[in-house]
Amino acid sequence: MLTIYGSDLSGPAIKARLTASFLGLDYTWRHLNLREREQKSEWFLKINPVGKVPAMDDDGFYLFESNAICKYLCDKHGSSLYPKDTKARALVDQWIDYATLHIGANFIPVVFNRLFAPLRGLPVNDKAITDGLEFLKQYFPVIENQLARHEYIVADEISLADIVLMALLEPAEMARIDLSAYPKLTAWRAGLKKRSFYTSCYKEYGEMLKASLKAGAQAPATH
Ligand SMILES: N[C@@H](CCC(=O)N[C@@H](CS)C(=O)NCC(=O)O)C(=O)O
Repeated sequence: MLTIYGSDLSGPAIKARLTASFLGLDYTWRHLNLREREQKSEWFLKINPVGKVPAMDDDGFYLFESNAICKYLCDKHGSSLYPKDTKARALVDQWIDYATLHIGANFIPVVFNRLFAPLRGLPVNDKAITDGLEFLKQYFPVIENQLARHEYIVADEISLADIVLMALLEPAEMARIDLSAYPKLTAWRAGLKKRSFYTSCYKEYGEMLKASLKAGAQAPATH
């Protein structure tokens, strides 16, 4: 039995969930109450000693770090999302790292300071917002260029790099990060959000966020 421990509001957790859904896996989505610090409880620290979501329990095999979980699930189920061929896989890894380490590293501080810090009553770091947006102006055009060349980030086939980046970008609208300067990226996101692997998880991130917060979920303490 596969269980993914997550939070409805957590981008990394959403990434693992979307991957499992894309693979058509039968799994349990276990929402942890971050406000109640369930992620720091003794039972959960045995699964993820870092005390963060997502984490996975696959018949007693525990894993944390969203990218590791996604790759493991793809490998285990032989999915073409994460190809076996050395060069094809290296390209997918390259774009996963780019999405995580360049886009994510700048996008997440903007989301945190514009969306989650105010929700949690924490001080807002305006410089992190300005710096993050400035770096994103360098990094988004590279993705736009990839999407001008083929349907998905790596090639004409969808890969794990697409799921990693789409999950990361979910809070863009809620954090007022304007992506309209990137029409290929905008169309790529819209196309992915129509697919059943996405719609079977939730309809729309913003609506889900509002509903979760109303129900008492806590805004993530970021990465
Ligand atoms: N690099 C990790 C990031 C995990 C992470 O930062 N999770 C946040 C939610 S977005 C969390 O669990 N925060 C709660 C805490 O730190 O106590 C991954 O990709 O899985």
